[in-house]
Amino acid sequence: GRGMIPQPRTYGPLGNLPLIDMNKPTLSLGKLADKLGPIYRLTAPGYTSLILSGHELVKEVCDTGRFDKHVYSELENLRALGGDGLFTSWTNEPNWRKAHNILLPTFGKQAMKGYHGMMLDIAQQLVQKWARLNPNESVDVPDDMTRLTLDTIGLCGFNYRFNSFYRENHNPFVISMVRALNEAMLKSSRLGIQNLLMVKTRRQFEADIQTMFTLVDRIIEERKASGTGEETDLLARMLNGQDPETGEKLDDENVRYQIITFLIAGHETTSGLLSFAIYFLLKNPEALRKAYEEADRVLTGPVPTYEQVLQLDYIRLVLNESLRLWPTAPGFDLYAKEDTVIGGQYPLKKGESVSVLLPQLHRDKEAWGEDAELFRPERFADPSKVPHHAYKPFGNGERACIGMQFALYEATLVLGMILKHFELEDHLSYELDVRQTLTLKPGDFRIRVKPRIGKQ
Ligand code: MNH
Repeated sequence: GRGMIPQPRTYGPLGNLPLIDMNKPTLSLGKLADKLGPIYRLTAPGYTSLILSGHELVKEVCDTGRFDKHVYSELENLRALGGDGLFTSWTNEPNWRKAHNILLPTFGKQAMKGYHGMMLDIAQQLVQKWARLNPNESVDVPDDMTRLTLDTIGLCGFNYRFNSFYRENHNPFVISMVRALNEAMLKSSRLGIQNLLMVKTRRQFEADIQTMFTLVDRIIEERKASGTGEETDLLARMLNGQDPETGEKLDDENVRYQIITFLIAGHETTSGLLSFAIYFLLKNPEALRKAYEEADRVLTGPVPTYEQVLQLDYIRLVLNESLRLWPTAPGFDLYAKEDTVIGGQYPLKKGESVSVLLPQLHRDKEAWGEDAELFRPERFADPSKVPHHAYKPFGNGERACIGMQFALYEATLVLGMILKHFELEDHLSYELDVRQTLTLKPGDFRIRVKPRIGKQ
């Protein structure tokens, strides 16, 4: 039979828009899912989608034969920054497959060995900063994690140093990027006419994009002028790599879009992951104890080696479990390639889109069990017992995150080093306040850190 799809209360031409807190859209969508169930329809001016959070429905739409990535409105707005770069392109745009083919090898598991030294360089800057604080000073966790992840992708990707740990305020690039990301998100919630009237906001958006382009074009020019041709970083691959299918290279405009894409996609999400992981460890003393035990047992030398990082198994589980409860990229959109029916009862027309809502999917009790709300890293210990179809923090299919290994390796190294060097103190008894730009992170999260060296 044909099922009725629930829809929340509508407000005339605004549809469901007034029900969404535009500063925290994911949390609003989650509350509606808790009320309405694994599928509901959401409408707003010029927009309609089905919000999916049940594991069976999500499993179906993750069939790449039937569904493909939909560049939904926030992503569409992001194209002003990311153009047809990997993240914001449609699968059938020629530059998507070209860049995918050229860049995939730089993100394989093996490639992490090449990034280890540079990641370590930045992680040591964090450790040094924290080690030099006075006992009653506190650290803003997401702030420092953003410094760390931005500097890491800058150095590993383009041999460029943002030097964020040497600045009181964020780098101008970061200020522009955060403001532009926020605007891209808010813009899609306004009516077209409202956007037209917001002249100042629009000028700021354009100025921010220009700031980003200017820095990136300089990085490209400098490399072209001084490169020896022997560099092996991401930028070298972007400039010189050839698509094995066509023999073509990426053009300069596309390289610019890719760099911006990697700077955006490559740091906000990982910084949120590290922040949530620290939050969960502080609130779960038994997990924290096990993580300390592992860091002390494995990281024996003066600095971690590549082989040691691969042995930080429990810390990996902590990261997996953090991404389950608070997936920092909280959703993705797909469209039906042909007319179809999902769940045996919900018809979809060709081109119609669905949104996968990850925080709710990742807490689906049918897939995860009654303790789905609990932080329990051990549930990832045996991969054969993980309900993988109900766990999609890195997206799906060939449009899944190309940076997954990079993010997990970096986060494992950094969390291991933090635990090895510091005792963490939740001195304000922090209460979780999830903030959203395009990604999620804990807002106003401050802790105290005390050096442990000599105490192990
Ligand atoms: Mn990442 C795509 C999550 C880290 C670069 N990333 C995606 C998608 C999700 C995602 C989800 C799919 C989005 C969609 O379908 O619309 N990414 C994450 C998370 C982390 C992360 C949760 C960290 C934790 N991502 C990184 C890092 C990089 C990166 C680090 C780069 C160094 N991500 C990308 C790119 C894409 C992407 C590029 C687009 C890939 C494609 O479509 O070809």
